[in-house]
Amino acid sequence: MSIKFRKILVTCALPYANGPIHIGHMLEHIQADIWVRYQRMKGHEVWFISADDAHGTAIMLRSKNLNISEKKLIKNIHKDHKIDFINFNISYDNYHTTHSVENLFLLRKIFASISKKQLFNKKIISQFYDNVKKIFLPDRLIKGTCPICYAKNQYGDACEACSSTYEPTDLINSTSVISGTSPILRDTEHLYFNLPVFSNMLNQWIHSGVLEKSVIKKAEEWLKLGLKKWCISRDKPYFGFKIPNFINKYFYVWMDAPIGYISTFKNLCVKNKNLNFNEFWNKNSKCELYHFIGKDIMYFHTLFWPSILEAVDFRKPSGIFVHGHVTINGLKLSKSRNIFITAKNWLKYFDVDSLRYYYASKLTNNINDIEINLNDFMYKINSDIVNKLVNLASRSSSFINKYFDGYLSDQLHDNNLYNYFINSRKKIENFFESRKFSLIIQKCVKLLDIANQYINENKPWKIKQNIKKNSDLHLISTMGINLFRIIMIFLTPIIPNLSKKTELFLISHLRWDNIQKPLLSQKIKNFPKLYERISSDKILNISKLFN
Ligand code: NOT
Ligand code: ZN
Repeated sequence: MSIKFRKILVTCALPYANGPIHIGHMLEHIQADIWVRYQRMKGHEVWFISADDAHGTAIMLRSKNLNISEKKLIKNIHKDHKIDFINFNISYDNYHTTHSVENLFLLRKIFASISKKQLFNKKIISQFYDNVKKIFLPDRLIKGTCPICYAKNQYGDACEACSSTYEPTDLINSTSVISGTSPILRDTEHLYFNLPVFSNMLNQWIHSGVLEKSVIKKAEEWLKLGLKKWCISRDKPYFGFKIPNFINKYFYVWMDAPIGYISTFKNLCVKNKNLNFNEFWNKNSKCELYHFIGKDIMYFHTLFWPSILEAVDFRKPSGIFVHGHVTINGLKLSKSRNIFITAKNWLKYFDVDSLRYYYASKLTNNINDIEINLNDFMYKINSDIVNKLVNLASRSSSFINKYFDGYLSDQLHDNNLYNYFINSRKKIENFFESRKFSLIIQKCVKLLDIANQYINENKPWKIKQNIKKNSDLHLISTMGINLFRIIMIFLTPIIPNLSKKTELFLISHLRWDNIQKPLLSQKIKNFPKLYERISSDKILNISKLFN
């Protein structure tokens, strides 16, 4: 059977460079990283990238608050973000920034190409102006009631309750977030991208197999409502790239952010001379392109982004993978309400694999929210990883080390059982490919129960007196180690730290393609400390952080 060799580019949405990475962000980076690690294990060529989204009003205001320049702020934050992703084993090939020469270059090129096609037009509009702070109010600094679903306290650009996007002047009862006053209307000229001309293209594209059902439904609703021209300029003061020949106007951060996907790849091509930029981005590219995003930014990725790409004759995504939001103990994550755990704080209490495993146990290919219940988290990690997985290795290896000099037997005790385990492989592969990670965890826990049951039934501790080579004791313990090894191969993309420790322990690489061949006759190490049980004290202490 020949396996098709794939070339894949994977992105995560670009985190804003105005604050720390928290565990809500981390859901997406972990989800994508699991998928990427799996594809790499299968031998495909995968490039995994993201970047800081370094422009916009929020960053400008944050730097003013801190009394440092925007450049200094985004530089500091970039450093922190990179460290957080490395610490969580997110295996980026490049983590760049939108405040880069590559991004400016591509933005100008794309702008010129769209201008040439006459897809931009200028229009004078009335816009909200904060007469106290003397600044045109950007979308995020106006709050009011959503004109579509009437949810209160929504920003000026998009509604977090129903995901619709609109103009800030559409909001009902708007107020300025910086001064708390009602904004006044003032005339200003802006630049618009002609989104409606792409309606037919979008209608076809969203039905071409690139989106999951629930996402198609949303996009269909928006298309049915009718697309509007999209304003891509912002007045000064703003932190971003200037629009050529348009005095005091800047590109809206959402114009250059998605271009960050392309420019981050371009920057990777500079670092890696074997990579061919055009092969990935040409209109007829045979490479695959996937964007992992949260459901709050579906509009940008399913409507604006494909239209921009179409306008400039670049390829469009092969898939947009959308996830829901994270809640903790039933509460929506919110920085202002202090329901919020930074990635850095998480690591003061727990290890990385625990969050990766827990998220995997909840993730599937739909946009439902993901709930972190801290007691359930402790229970799941202790029960699955400590009591079932690590215990299987520990109880099997103790005999191997004590009586057989650390050497495995030269045959298996139960070939049928071994084959049963490796026959799960196809299912697990399908679950990885379709991002139904929760089903992988379910399957592995089932296999662990079977493996532990096998040890319980064979009671190796009762046959301790018979300790010669290939005795039942030897065979049963070796069997236990082999079943553990298969499950660890399946779980490697999810819990890479435990996987690395296992490789050292088994003195053997955990590889997808050598799963058929059992580990026999070779030496393994003394059982190391593979994993630490989570204590209820820690759960209590971390809960205090946001109560
Ligand atoms: N910084 C944005 C956010 O919501 C994501 C930008 C993703 C890039 O956190 N873009 N596109 N399309
Ligand atoms: Zn709404």
